[in-house]
Amino acid sequence: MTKNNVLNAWLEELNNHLEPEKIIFWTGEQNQYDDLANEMVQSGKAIRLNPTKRPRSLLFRSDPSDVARVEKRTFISTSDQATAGPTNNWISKDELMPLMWDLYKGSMKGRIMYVIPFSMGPIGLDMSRLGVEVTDSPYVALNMHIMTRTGNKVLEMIEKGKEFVKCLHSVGYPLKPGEEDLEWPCAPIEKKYITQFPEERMIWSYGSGYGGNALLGKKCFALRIASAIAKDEGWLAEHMLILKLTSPENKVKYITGAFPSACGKTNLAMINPTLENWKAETLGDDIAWLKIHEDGYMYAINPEAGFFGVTSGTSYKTNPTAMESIKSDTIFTNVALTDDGDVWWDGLSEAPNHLIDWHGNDWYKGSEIRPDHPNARFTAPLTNCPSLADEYETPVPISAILFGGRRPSTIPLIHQSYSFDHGIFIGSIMGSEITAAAIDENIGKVRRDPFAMLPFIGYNVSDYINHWKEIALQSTEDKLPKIFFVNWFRKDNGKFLWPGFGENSRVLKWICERCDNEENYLSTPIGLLPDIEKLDLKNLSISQEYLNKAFEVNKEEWLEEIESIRRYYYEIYSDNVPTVLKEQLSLLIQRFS
Ligand code: OXD
Ligand code: MN
Repeated sequence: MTKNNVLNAWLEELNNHLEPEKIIFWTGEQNQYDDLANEMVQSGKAIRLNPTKRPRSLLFRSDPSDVARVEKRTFISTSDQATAGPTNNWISKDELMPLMWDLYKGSMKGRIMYVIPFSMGPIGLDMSRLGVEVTDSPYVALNMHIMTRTGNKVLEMIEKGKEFVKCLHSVGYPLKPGEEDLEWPCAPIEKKYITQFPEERMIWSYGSGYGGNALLGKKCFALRIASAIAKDEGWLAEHMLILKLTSPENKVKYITGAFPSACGKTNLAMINPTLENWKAETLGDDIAWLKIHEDGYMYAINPEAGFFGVTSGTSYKTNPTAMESIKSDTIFTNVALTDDGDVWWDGLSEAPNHLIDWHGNDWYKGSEIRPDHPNARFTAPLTNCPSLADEYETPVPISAILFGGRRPSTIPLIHQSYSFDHGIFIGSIMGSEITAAAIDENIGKVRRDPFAMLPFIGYNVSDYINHWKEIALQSTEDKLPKIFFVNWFRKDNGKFLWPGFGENSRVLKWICERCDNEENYLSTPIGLLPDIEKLDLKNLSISQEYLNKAFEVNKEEWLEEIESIRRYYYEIYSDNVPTVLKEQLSLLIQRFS
Protein backbone atom coordinates (compact mmCIF):
# COMPACT_ATOMS: atom_id res chain seq x y z
CA MET A 1 0.00 0.00 0.00
CA THR A 2 1.12 3.55 -0.68
CA LYS A 3 1.12 6.63 1.53
CA ASN A 4 -1.68 8.25 -0.45
CA ASN A 5 -5.14 7.38 0.85
CA VAL A 6 -6.97 8.40 -2.32
CA LEU A 7 -4.73 6.12 -4.37
CA ASN A 8 -5.05 3.29 -1.81
CA ALA A 9 -8.84 3.49 -1.78
CA TRP A 10 -8.98 3.49 -5.57
CA LEU A 11 -6.61 0.52 -5.87
CA GLU A 12 -8.56 -1.42 -3.26
CA GLU A 13 -11.79 -0.78 -5.11
CA LEU A 14 -10.22 -1.92 -8.37
CA ASN A 15 -8.67 -4.98 -6.76
CA ASN A 16 -12.06 -6.04 -5.38
CA HIS A 17 -13.97 -5.36 -8.56
CA LEU A 18 -11.56 -6.37 -11.34
CA GLU A 19 -10.23 -9.37 -9.36
CA PRO A 20 -6.64 -9.56 -10.67
CA GLU A 21 -4.47 -12.48 -9.61
CA LYS A 22 -1.85 -10.12 -8.26
CA ILE A 23 -0.76 -6.47 -8.21
CA ILE A 24 2.64 -5.19 -9.32
CA PHE A 25 3.78 -1.60 -8.82
CA TRP A 26 5.86 -0.20 -11.65
CA THR A 27 9.08 1.07 -10.10
CA GLY A 28 10.51 2.53 -13.28
CA GLU A 29 13.78 0.65 -12.83
CA GLN A 30 15.42 -0.73 -15.93
CA ASN A 31 15.68 -4.25 -14.52
CA GLN A 32 11.90 -4.38 -14.05
CA TYR A 33 11.49 -3.50 -17.73
CA ASP A 34 14.11 -6.07 -18.74
CA ASP A 35 12.55 -8.83 -16.60
CA LEU A 36 9.08 -8.19 -17.99
CA ALA A 37 10.44 -8.08 -21.56
CA ASN A 38 12.10 -11.47 -20.93
CA GLU A 39 8.87 -12.89 -19.53
CA MET A 40 7.00 -11.72 -22.61
CA VAL A 41 9.52 -13.44 -24.86
CA GLN A 42 9.44 -16.66 -22.82
CA SER A 43 5.65 -16.80 -22.89
CA GLY A 44 5.65 -16.34 -26.67
CA LYS A 45 3.88 -12.98 -26.59
CA ALA A 46 6.88 -11.10 -27.94
CA ILE A 47 9.83 -11.89 -30.16
CA ARG A 48 13.29 -10.74 -29.21
CA LEU A 49 14.97 -9.28 -32.28
CA ASN A 50 18.47 -10.33 -33.23
CA PRO A 51 20.67 -8.48 -30.69
CA THR A 52 23.46 -7.96 -33.21
CA LYS A 53 21.02 -6.25 -35.58
CA ARG A 54 18.63 -4.53 -33.18
CA PRO A 55 19.87 -4.67 -29.57
CA ARG A 56 17.34 -4.90 -26.73
CA SER A 57 14.36 -4.69 -29.08
CA LEU A 58 11.08 -6.57 -29.25
CA LEU A 59 8.40 -7.36 -31.79
CA PHE A 60 4.76 -7.71 -30.80
CA ARG A 61 1.91 -8.75 -33.10
CA SER A 62 -1.56 -7.59 -32.25
CA ASP A 63 -4.88 -9.23 -32.89
CA PRO A 64 -6.04 -8.30 -36.44
CA SER A 65 -9.10 -6.62 -34.91
CA ASP A 66 -6.98 -4.39 -32.68
CA VAL A 67 -4.64 -2.37 -34.85
CA ALA A 68 -5.37 1.35 -34.42
CA ARG A 69 -7.18 4.00 -32.45
CA VAL A 70 -10.91 3.36 -32.71
CA GLU A 71 -12.53 6.77 -32.96
CA LYS A 72 -16.02 5.29 -33.23
CA ARG A 73 -15.55 3.68 -29.83
CA THR A 74 -13.93 6.76 -28.24
CA PHE A 75 -16.19 8.79 -25.97
CA ILE A 76 -16.26 12.03 -24.08
CA SER A 77 -18.60 11.27 -21.21
CA THR A 78 -20.08 14.15 -19.20
CA SER A 79 -23.38 14.97 -17.60
CA ASP A 80 -24.48 17.22 -20.43
CA GLN A 81 -23.97 16.64 -24.17
CA ALA A 82 -23.28 20.33 -24.82
CA THR A 83 -19.96 20.09 -22.95
CA ALA A 84 -18.76 17.41 -25.40
CA GLY A 85 -20.05 19.34 -28.41
CA PRO A 86 -20.83 18.31 -31.98
CA THR A 87 -17.50 16.67 -32.88
CA ASN A 88 -17.24 14.13 -30.05
CA ASN A 89 -19.04 10.85 -29.42
CA TRP A 90 -20.94 11.48 -26.24
CA ILE A 91 -22.69 9.17 -23.81
CA SER A 92 -24.06 10.48 -20.55
CA LYS A 93 -21.80 9.51 -17.67
CA ASP A 94 -24.86 8.29 -15.76
CA GLU A 95 -25.31 5.70 -18.48
CA LEU A 96 -21.72 4.92 -19.39
CA MET A 97 -20.16 4.62 -15.93
CA PRO A 98 -22.40 1.76 -14.75
CA LEU A 99 -22.21 0.06 -18.14
CA MET A 100 -18.40 0.09 -18.15
CA TRP A 101 -18.17 -0.75 -14.46
CA ASP A 102 -20.15 -3.92 -15.26
CA LEU A 103 -17.71 -4.76 -18.04
CA TYR A 104 -14.81 -4.33 -15.61
CA LYS A 105 -16.35 -6.83 -13.16
CA GLY A 106 -13.79 -9.63 -12.92
CA SER A 107 -12.12 -8.45 -16.13
CA MET A 108 -8.59 -8.93 -14.76
CA LYS A 109 -9.18 -12.52 -13.57
CA GLY A 110 -6.08 -14.62 -14.14
CA ARG A 111 -4.02 -11.52 -14.92
CA ILE A 112 -1.55 -9.24 -13.19
CA MET A 113 -2.67 -5.70 -12.44
CA TYR A 114 0.20 -3.28 -13.08
CA VAL A 115 0.03 0.03 -11.23
CA ILE A 116 2.03 2.58 -13.21
CA PRO A 117 2.54 6.04 -11.71
CA PHE A 118 3.64 8.37 -14.51
CA SER A 119 4.44 11.98 -15.22
CA MET A 120 3.46 13.71 -18.44
CA GLY A 121 6.29 16.18 -18.77
CA PRO A 122 9.60 16.10 -16.89
CA ILE A 123 9.20 15.05 -13.27
CA GLY A 124 8.72 18.04 -11.02
CA LEU A 125 8.28 20.65 -13.75
CA ASP A 126 5.51 23.16 -13.13
CA MET A 127 3.79 22.34 -16.41
CA SER A 128 3.93 18.56 -15.88
CA ARG A 129 0.91 16.57 -14.73
CA LEU A 130 0.75 13.18 -13.04
CA GLY A 131 -1.29 10.08 -13.66
CA VAL A 132 -1.58 6.50 -12.51
CA GLU A 133 -2.40 3.90 -15.13
CA VAL A 134 -3.77 0.63 -13.82
CA THR A 135 -3.57 -1.97 -16.57
CA ASP A 136 -3.67 -5.72 -17.09
CA SER A 137 -1.51 -5.47 -20.21
CA PRO A 138 2.24 -6.06 -19.83
CA TYR A 139 2.62 -4.63 -23.36
CA VAL A 140 1.14 -1.39 -22.05
CA ALA A 141 3.49 -1.41 -19.04
CA LEU A 142 6.53 -1.79 -21.31
CA ASN A 143 5.33 0.93 -23.69
CA MET A 144 4.40 3.35 -20.87
CA HIS A 145 7.93 2.86 -19.51
CA ILE A 146 9.27 4.29 -22.78
CA MET A 147 6.57 6.86 -23.58
CA THR A 148 6.33 8.49 -20.13
CA ARG A 149 8.45 9.09 -17.03
CA THR A 150 7.32 6.26 -14.78
CA GLY A 151 7.93 4.80 -11.39
CA ASN A 152 8.92 5.47 -7.81
CA LYS A 153 9.82 9.14 -8.18
CA VAL A 154 6.33 9.88 -9.44
CA LEU A 155 4.76 7.76 -6.73
CA GLU A 156 6.67 9.76 -4.12
CA MET A 157 5.14 12.97 -5.47
CA ILE A 158 1.66 11.42 -5.35
CA GLU A 159 2.37 10.29 -1.80
CA LYS A 160 3.20 13.89 -0.96
CA GLY A 161 -0.28 14.82 -2.12
CA LYS A 162 0.22 15.87 -5.74
CA GLU A 163 -2.94 15.38 -7.82
CA PHE A 164 -3.07 12.58 -10.35
CA VAL A 165 -5.37 11.49 -13.16
CA LYS A 166 -6.89 8.05 -12.63
CA CYS A 167 -6.38 5.97 -15.77
CA LEU A 168 -7.94 2.52 -15.81
CA HIS A 169 -7.22 0.09 -18.60
CA SER A 170 -8.21 -3.53 -19.14
CA VAL A 171 -7.88 -5.58 -22.30
CA GLY A 172 -11.26 -7.07 -21.43
CA TYR A 173 -10.27 -10.73 -21.66
CA PRO A 174 -10.41 -12.39 -18.25
CA LEU A 175 -8.93 -15.87 -18.00
CA LYS A 176 -10.75 -18.87 -16.55
CA PRO A 177 -8.67 -21.05 -14.21
CA GLY A 178 -6.17 -22.99 -16.33
CA GLU A 179 -7.19 -21.25 -19.55
CA GLU A 180 -4.32 -20.48 -21.88
CA ASP A 181 -3.92 -16.83 -22.79
CA LEU A 182 -4.03 -15.49 -26.33
CA GLU A 183 -0.98 -13.87 -27.93
CA TRP A 184 -2.88 -10.55 -27.95
CA PRO A 185 -6.00 -10.64 -25.76
CA CYS A 186 -8.67 -8.00 -26.40
CA ALA A 187 -12.45 -7.63 -26.56
CA PRO A 188 -14.63 -7.50 -29.70
CA ILE A 189 -15.15 -4.08 -31.25
CA GLU A 190 -18.66 -3.53 -29.85
CA LYS A 191 -17.29 -4.00 -26.34
CA LYS A 192 -14.37 -1.60 -26.76
CA TYR A 193 -14.77 1.71 -24.96
CA ILE A 194 -12.11 4.42 -24.82
CA THR A 195 -13.73 6.88 -22.46
CA GLN A 196 -12.63 10.22 -21.13
CA PHE A 197 -14.52 11.69 -18.18
CA PRO A 198 -13.24 15.29 -18.25
CA GLU A 199 -15.41 16.35 -15.31
CA GLU A 200 -13.78 13.70 -13.12
CA ARG A 201 -10.37 14.06 -14.86
CA MET A 202 -10.53 10.32 -15.33
CA ILE A 203 -9.96 7.79 -18.13
CA TRP A 204 -11.51 4.35 -18.51
CA SER A 205 -10.37 2.22 -21.41
CA TYR A 206 -11.73 -1.25 -22.01
CA GLY A 207 -11.21 -3.91 -24.64
CA SER A 208 -8.25 -2.68 -26.73
CA GLY A 209 -4.54 -3.12 -26.11
CA TYR A 210 -3.29 -0.94 -29.00
CA GLY A 211 -1.56 2.42 -29.08
CA GLY A 212 -3.60 5.47 -28.20
CA ASN A 213 -6.47 3.28 -26.96
CA ALA A 214 -4.30 1.73 -24.26
CA LEU A 215 -1.21 3.88 -23.60
CA LEU A 216 -3.42 6.27 -21.70
CA GLY A 217 -0.78 8.96 -21.12
CA LYS A 218 -0.80 9.84 -24.80
CA LYS A 219 -4.00 10.83 -26.63
CA CYS A 220 -6.41 10.17 -23.74
CA PHE A 221 -4.50 12.15 -21.09
CA ALA A 222 -2.01 14.47 -22.82
CA LEU A 223 -4.62 15.62 -25.35
CA ARG A 224 -8.24 14.90 -24.39
CA ILE A 225 -8.11 15.25 -20.59
CA ALA A 226 -5.26 17.79 -20.70
CA SER A 227 -7.15 19.99 -23.17
CA ALA A 228 -10.04 20.12 -20.71
CA ILE A 229 -7.68 20.91 -17.81
CA ALA A 230 -5.91 23.50 -19.99
CA LYS A 231 -9.18 25.22 -20.81
CA ASP A 232 -9.90 25.65 -17.09
CA GLU A 233 -6.34 26.69 -16.25
CA GLY A 234 -5.59 28.95 -19.22
CA TRP A 235 -3.10 26.97 -21.32
CA LEU A 236 -3.21 24.70 -24.39
CA ALA A 237 -2.71 20.96 -24.95
CA GLU A 238 -2.07 20.50 -28.66
CA HIS A 239 -1.37 17.85 -31.31
CA MET A 240 1.95 19.46 -32.27
CA LEU A 241 5.58 18.71 -32.92
CA ILE A 242 8.27 20.94 -31.41
CA LEU A 243 11.35 21.80 -33.48
CA LYS A 244 14.44 23.91 -32.80
CA LEU A 245 16.09 25.72 -35.69
CA THR A 246 19.50 27.36 -35.60
CA SER A 247 20.56 29.63 -38.46
CA PRO A 248 24.12 29.92 -39.75
CA GLU A 249 24.30 33.16 -37.71
CA ASN A 250 23.43 31.11 -34.62
CA LYS A 251 19.97 32.57 -34.18
CA VAL A 252 17.71 30.06 -32.48
CA LYS A 253 13.98 29.71 -33.09
CA TYR A 254 11.57 27.17 -31.66
CA ILE A 255 8.52 26.32 -33.70
CA THR A 256 5.57 24.00 -33.25
CA GLY A 257 3.50 22.38 -35.97
CA ALA A 258 0.05 20.83 -36.00
CA PHE A 259 -0.73 18.46 -38.84
CA PRO A 260 -3.40 15.76 -39.03
CA SER A 261 -2.24 12.17 -38.45
CA ALA A 262 -0.13 10.82 -41.34
CA CYS A 263 0.90 14.22 -42.77
CA GLY A 264 4.60 13.91 -41.96
CA LYS A 265 4.76 15.35 -38.44
CA THR A 266 7.51 12.98 -37.33
CA ASN A 267 9.44 13.69 -40.55
CA LEU A 268 9.31 17.44 -39.95
CA ALA A 269 10.19 17.02 -36.27
CA MET A 270 13.34 15.17 -37.41
CA ILE A 271 14.10 17.18 -40.57
CA ASN A 272 17.61 17.17 -42.02
CA PRO A 273 17.91 20.63 -43.58
CA THR A 274 19.34 20.69 -47.09
CA LEU A 275 20.22 24.36 -46.58
CA GLU A 276 23.85 24.71 -45.70
CA ASN A 277 24.73 25.46 -42.08
CA TRP A 278 21.16 25.31 -40.86
CA LYS A 279 20.66 23.00 -37.93
CA ALA A 280 17.39 21.38 -36.85
CA GLU A 281 16.88 19.65 -33.52
CA THR A 282 13.93 17.70 -32.17
CA LEU A 283 11.97 18.33 -28.98
CA GLY A 284 8.80 16.41 -29.75
CA ASP A 285 6.90 14.82 -32.63
CA ASP A 286 3.28 14.56 -31.50
CA ILE A 287 2.11 16.58 -28.50
CA ALA A 288 2.94 20.01 -27.10
CA TRP A 289 1.65 21.73 -23.97
CA LEU A 290 1.76 25.49 -24.43
CA LYS A 291 1.52 28.22 -21.88
CA ILE A 292 1.96 31.99 -21.90
CA HIS A 293 4.52 32.88 -19.23
CA GLU A 294 4.74 36.08 -17.27
CA ASP A 295 7.03 37.63 -19.88
CA GLY A 296 4.14 37.36 -22.39
CA TYR A 297 5.81 34.70 -24.55
CA MET A 298 4.32 31.29 -25.26
CA TYR A 299 6.41 28.36 -23.99
CA ALA A 300 6.12 24.71 -24.95
CA ILE A 301 7.03 21.37 -23.48
CA ASN A 302 6.71 17.90 -24.89
CA PRO A 303 4.81 15.90 -22.25
CA GLU A 304 5.99 12.59 -23.70
CA ALA A 305 9.26 10.72 -23.18
CA GLY A 306 9.21 8.68 -26.37
CA PHE A 307 8.13 8.35 -29.98
CA PHE A 308 5.20 6.14 -30.99
CA GLY A 309 5.74 6.47 -34.71
CA VAL A 310 4.33 4.89 -37.85
CA THR A 311 6.95 2.64 -39.45
CA SER A 312 5.34 2.59 -42.89
CA GLY A 313 7.35 4.76 -45.31
CA THR A 314 10.14 5.39 -42.78
CA SER A 315 13.58 4.82 -44.31
CA TYR A 316 17.09 6.23 -44.44
CA LYS A 317 15.90 8.23 -47.45
CA THR A 318 12.74 9.73 -45.88
CA ASN A 319 13.79 10.05 -42.25
CA PRO A 320 17.34 8.99 -41.35
CA THR A 321 16.98 10.47 -37.85
CA ALA A 322 14.01 8.22 -37.10
CA MET A 323 15.99 5.26 -38.43
CA GLU A 324 18.83 6.09 -36.04
CA SER A 325 16.31 6.51 -33.19
CA ILE A 326 15.03 2.95 -33.59
CA LYS A 327 18.34 1.13 -33.93
CA SER A 328 18.06 -0.33 -30.43
CA ASP A 329 15.87 -0.38 -27.29
CA THR A 330 12.74 -0.22 -29.42
CA ILE A 331 9.40 -2.01 -29.34
CA PHE A 332 7.96 -2.77 -32.76
CA THR A 333 4.32 -3.66 -33.24
CA ASN A 334 2.87 -5.30 -36.36
CA VAL A 335 5.91 -5.03 -38.60
CA ALA A 336 7.30 -8.03 -40.52
CA LEU A 337 10.16 -10.21 -39.24
CA THR A 338 13.17 -10.95 -41.45
CA ASP A 339 14.95 -14.30 -41.67
CA ASP A 340 17.88 -12.88 -39.71
CA GLY A 341 15.69 -11.74 -36.82
CA ASP A 342 15.34 -8.07 -37.77
CA VAL A 343 12.28 -6.06 -38.80
CA TRP A 344 10.93 -4.91 -42.17
CA TRP A 345 8.09 -2.68 -43.29
CA ASP A 346 6.72 -1.21 -46.49
CA GLY A 347 8.95 1.63 -47.71
CA LEU A 348 12.02 0.60 -45.68
CA SER A 349 13.99 -0.95 -48.54
CA GLU A 350 13.49 -3.43 -51.33
CA ALA A 351 11.50 -6.32 -49.88
CA PRO A 352 13.50 -9.44 -49.00
CA ASN A 353 12.46 -12.70 -50.67
CA HIS A 354 10.98 -14.12 -47.49
CA LEU A 355 9.49 -12.64 -44.34
CA ILE A 356 7.21 -13.61 -41.50
CA ASP A 357 4.27 -11.27 -41.83
CA TRP A 358 2.52 -9.44 -38.99
CA HIS A 359 0.10 -12.37 -38.58
CA GLY A 360 3.04 -14.73 -38.01
CA ASN A 361 2.75 -16.40 -41.43
CA ASP A 362 5.28 -16.95 -44.19
CA TRP A 363 5.36 -14.20 -46.79
CA TYR A 364 7.11 -14.32 -50.16
CA LYS A 365 8.19 -11.45 -52.38
CA GLY A 366 5.61 -10.72 -55.06
CA SER A 367 2.67 -11.47 -52.77
CA GLU A 368 -0.17 -9.03 -53.21
CA ILE A 369 -0.76 -8.53 -49.52
CA ARG A 370 1.52 -6.44 -47.39
CA PRO A 371 3.63 -8.24 -44.78
CA ASP A 372 3.34 -5.34 -42.31
CA HIS A 373 0.26 -3.47 -41.12
CA PRO A 374 -0.07 0.09 -42.50
CA ASN A 375 -0.40 1.36 -38.91
CA ALA A 376 2.55 -0.68 -37.59
CA ARG A 377 4.51 1.29 -35.02
CA PHE A 378 7.81 1.79 -33.26
CA THR A 379 8.07 2.82 -29.63
CA ALA A 380 11.45 4.40 -28.86
CA PRO A 381 12.75 6.70 -26.12
CA LEU A 382 13.35 10.35 -27.02
CA THR A 383 16.90 9.90 -25.79
CA ASN A 384 17.56 7.52 -28.71
CA CYS A 385 17.13 10.43 -31.11
CA PRO A 386 20.45 11.81 -32.37
CA SER A 387 18.87 15.20 -33.10
CA LEU A 388 17.25 15.57 -29.66
CA ALA A 389 17.80 19.15 -28.42
CA ASP A 390 19.70 19.38 -25.12
CA GLU A 391 16.91 21.51 -23.62
CA TYR A 392 14.16 18.97 -24.41
CA GLU A 393 13.12 18.93 -20.76
CA THR A 394 12.78 22.71 -20.36
CA PRO A 395 9.93 24.92 -21.60
CA VAL A 396 11.06 26.71 -24.77
CA PRO A 397 9.70 30.02 -26.15
CA ILE A 398 7.78 29.52 -29.39
CA SER A 399 8.31 31.92 -32.30
CA ALA A 400 6.03 30.27 -34.84
CA ILE A 401 3.12 27.87 -35.06
CA LEU A 402 2.59 25.94 -38.31
CA PHE A 403 -0.76 24.53 -39.35
CA GLY A 404 -1.06 22.24 -42.34
CA GLY A 405 -2.69 19.35 -44.11
CA ARG A 406 -2.75 17.50 -47.39
CA ARG A 407 -4.29 19.81 -49.97
CA PRO A 408 -3.64 18.93 -53.63
CA SER A 409 -5.05 22.30 -54.71
CA THR A 410 -5.87 25.84 -53.51
CA ILE A 411 -3.52 26.19 -50.53
CA PRO A 412 -0.04 27.54 -51.39
CA LEU A 413 3.14 25.99 -50.07
CA ILE A 414 3.34 28.55 -47.26
CA HIS A 415 1.59 31.68 -46.10
CA GLN A 416 1.56 33.71 -42.93
CA SER A 417 -1.55 34.90 -41.18
CA TYR A 418 -2.14 38.64 -40.81
CA SER A 419 -2.60 38.30 -37.06
CA PHE A 420 -2.96 35.73 -34.28
CA ASP A 421 -6.75 35.83 -34.75
CA HIS A 422 -6.30 35.17 -38.46
CA GLY A 423 -4.08 32.27 -37.37
CA ILE A 424 -6.94 30.88 -35.26
CA PHE A 425 -9.07 31.02 -38.42
CA ILE A 426 -6.37 29.11 -40.35
CA GLY A 427 -6.25 26.48 -37.59
CA SER A 428 -10.02 26.13 -37.77
CA ILE A 429 -10.12 25.42 -41.53
CA MET A 430 -7.13 23.11 -41.89
CA GLY A 431 -7.65 19.57 -43.06
CA SER A 432 -6.90 17.12 -45.83
CA GLU A 433 -8.52 16.27 -49.09
CA ILE A 434 -10.17 12.86 -49.09
CA THR A 435 -8.34 10.68 -51.59
CA ALA A 436 -9.17 7.45 -53.33
CA ALA A 437 -7.08 5.62 -50.73
CA ALA A 438 -10.19 5.38 -48.57
CA ILE A 439 -13.53 4.12 -49.77
CA ASP A 440 -15.54 7.26 -49.42
CA GLU A 441 -18.24 8.95 -51.45
CA ASN A 442 -16.66 12.29 -50.52
CA ILE A 443 -13.54 11.94 -52.67
CA GLY A 444 -12.20 15.38 -53.58
CA LYS A 445 -13.88 17.06 -50.62
CA VAL A 446 -11.90 18.44 -47.73
CA ARG A 447 -12.12 16.71 -44.39
CA ARG A 448 -11.55 19.56 -41.97
CA ASP A 449 -9.50 18.71 -38.92
CA PRO A 450 -9.36 21.90 -36.84
CA PHE A 451 -5.90 22.34 -35.29
CA ALA A 452 -5.35 18.61 -36.10
CA MET A 453 -7.36 18.12 -32.91
CA LEU A 454 -10.66 16.77 -34.24
CA PRO A 455 -10.38 13.40 -32.46
CA PHE A 456 -8.56 14.89 -29.48
CA ILE A 457 -10.44 17.93 -28.18
CA GLY A 458 -11.83 16.87 -24.81
CA TYR A 459 -14.74 19.32 -24.90
CA ASN A 460 -16.93 21.43 -27.17
CA VAL A 461 -15.13 22.61 -30.32
CA SER A 462 -16.76 26.09 -30.09
CA ASP A 463 -15.38 26.52 -26.59
CA TYR A 464 -12.04 25.29 -27.88
CA ILE A 465 -11.91 28.03 -30.54
CA ASN A 466 -12.96 30.63 -27.97
CA HIS A 467 -10.27 29.33 -25.66
CA TRP A 468 -7.61 30.02 -28.32
CA LYS A 469 -8.97 33.55 -28.47
CA GLU A 470 -8.69 33.82 -24.67
CA ILE A 471 -5.08 32.68 -24.91
CA ALA A 472 -4.43 35.46 -27.45
CA LEU A 473 -5.79 37.96 -24.94
CA GLN A 474 -3.22 36.83 -22.35
CA SER A 475 -0.46 38.52 -24.38
CA THR A 476 0.17 40.96 -27.20
CA GLU A 477 0.57 40.46 -30.93
CA ASP A 478 4.32 41.27 -30.86
CA LYS A 479 5.01 38.50 -28.34
CA LEU A 480 2.57 35.82 -29.51
CA PRO A 481 3.92 33.24 -31.97
CA LYS A 482 3.45 34.06 -35.66
CA ILE A 483 1.07 31.64 -37.33
CA PHE A 484 1.66 29.99 -40.73
CA PHE A 485 -0.28 27.69 -43.05
CA VAL A 486 1.90 25.15 -44.87
CA ASN A 487 0.96 22.70 -47.58
CA TRP A 488 3.76 20.41 -48.74
CA PHE A 489 1.28 18.42 -50.81
CA ARG A 490 0.01 20.71 -53.59
CA LYS A 491 -0.12 18.91 -56.93
CA ASP A 492 -0.25 19.58 -60.66
CA ASN A 493 -1.52 16.77 -62.90
CA GLY A 494 -1.06 14.31 -60.06
CA LYS A 495 2.57 15.36 -59.39
CA PHE A 496 3.78 17.04 -56.22
CA LEU A 497 4.98 20.57 -56.97
CA TRP A 498 7.43 20.75 -54.07
CA PRO A 499 10.09 18.12 -53.30
CA GLY A 500 9.43 18.18 -49.53
CA PHE A 501 11.50 16.47 -46.80
CA GLY A 502 14.88 18.23 -46.22
CA GLU A 503 14.00 20.88 -48.82
CA ASN A 504 11.28 22.11 -46.48
CA SER A 505 14.15 23.83 -44.64
CA ARG A 506 13.89 26.56 -47.30
CA VAL A 507 10.37 27.27 -46.13
CA LEU A 508 11.49 27.09 -42.49
CA LYS A 509 14.19 29.66 -43.24
CA TRP A 510 11.55 32.02 -44.68
CA ILE A 511 9.44 31.46 -41.55
CA CYS A 512 12.41 32.35 -39.30
CA GLU A 513 12.97 35.52 -41.33
CA ARG A 514 9.31 36.44 -40.97
CA CYS A 515 9.63 35.98 -37.21
CA ASP A 516 12.36 38.64 -37.39
CA ASN A 517 10.03 40.84 -39.46
CA GLU A 518 12.21 40.74 -42.56
CA GLU A 519 10.70 42.31 -45.68
CA ASN A 520 10.62 39.08 -47.67
CA TYR A 521 6.92 38.82 -48.45
CA LEU A 522 4.06 39.88 -50.68
CA SER A 523 0.60 40.68 -49.31
CA THR A 524 -2.27 38.69 -50.80
CA PRO A 525 -5.92 38.34 -49.80
CA ILE A 526 -5.18 35.08 -47.93
CA GLY A 527 -2.11 36.32 -46.04
CA LEU A 528 1.59 37.01 -46.53
CA LEU A 529 3.32 34.86 -49.14
CA PRO A 530 7.05 34.62 -49.86
CA ASP A 531 8.48 36.99 -52.39
CA ILE A 532 9.89 34.19 -54.55
CA GLU A 533 12.90 36.37 -55.41
CA LYS A 534 13.84 36.39 -51.76
CA LEU A 535 13.39 32.66 -51.07
CA ASP A 536 16.59 30.67 -50.65
CA LEU A 537 16.41 28.28 -53.62
CA LYS A 538 20.15 27.74 -54.04
CA ASN A 539 20.95 24.32 -55.52
CA LEU A 540 17.27 23.36 -55.74
CA SER A 541 16.15 21.97 -59.03
CA ILE A 542 12.57 23.07 -59.52
CA SER A 543 11.06 24.63 -62.64
CA GLN A 544 9.79 28.21 -62.56
CA GLU A 545 6.40 26.84 -63.62
CA TYR A 546 6.19 24.50 -60.62
CA LEU A 547 7.40 27.23 -58.31
CA ASN A 548 4.73 29.64 -59.50
CA LYS A 549 2.07 26.99 -59.12
CA ALA A 550 3.24 26.04 -55.64
CA PHE A 551 2.68 29.65 -54.53
CA GLU A 552 -0.35 30.47 -56.65
CA VAL A 553 -3.35 32.12 -54.97
CA ASN A 554 -6.14 31.35 -57.40
CA LYS A 555 -9.18 33.52 -56.85
CA GLU A 556 -11.66 31.00 -58.32
CA GLU A 557 -10.32 28.23 -56.08
CA TRP A 558 -10.48 30.50 -53.05
CA LEU A 559 -14.04 31.56 -53.72
CA GLU A 560 -14.93 27.85 -53.76
CA GLU A 561 -12.89 27.37 -50.59
CA ILE A 562 -14.79 30.17 -48.89
CA GLU A 563 -18.09 28.52 -49.80
CA SER A 564 -16.82 25.21 -48.47
CA ILE A 565 -15.69 26.88 -45.21
CA ARG A 566 -19.09 28.51 -44.85
CA ARG A 567 -20.86 25.17 -45.29
CA TYR A 568 -18.48 23.51 -42.85
CA TYR A 569 -18.92 26.22 -40.22
CA TYR A 570 -22.66 25.88 -40.52
CA GLU A 571 -22.47 22.09 -40.19
CA ILE A 572 -20.36 22.33 -37.02
CA TYR A 573 -21.46 25.50 -35.31
CA SER A 574 -24.87 26.11 -36.99
CA ASP A 575 -25.85 29.67 -36.03
CA ASN A 576 -23.23 29.99 -33.29
CA VAL A 577 -20.03 30.37 -35.25
CA PRO A 578 -17.39 31.65 -32.78
CA THR A 579 -17.00 35.42 -33.22
CA VAL A 580 -13.30 35.27 -34.06
CA LEU A 581 -14.03 32.90 -36.96
CA LYS A 582 -16.98 34.95 -38.22
CA GLU A 583 -14.85 38.10 -38.20
CA GLN A 584 -11.91 36.49 -39.91
CA LEU A 585 -14.06 34.87 -42.60
CA SER A 586 -15.66 38.19 -43.46
CA LEU A 587 -12.24 39.90 -43.55
CA LEU A 588 -11.05 37.21 -45.98
CA ILE A 589 -14.11 37.76 -48.17
CA GLN A 590 -13.50 41.52 -48.10
CA ARG A 591 -9.88 41.09 -49.13
CA PHE A 592 -11.06 39.16 -52.20
CA SER A 593 -13.65 41.74 -53.26
C1 OXD B 1 -0.96 9.25 -33.56
C2 OXD B 1 -2.10 9.79 -34.29
O1 OXD B 1 -0.92 8.05 -33.32
O2 OXD B 1 -2.19 11.02 -34.40
O3 OXD B 1 -0.07 10.04 -33.20
O4 OXD B 1 -2.94 9.03 -34.76
MN1 MN C 1 -0.65 12.05 -33.33
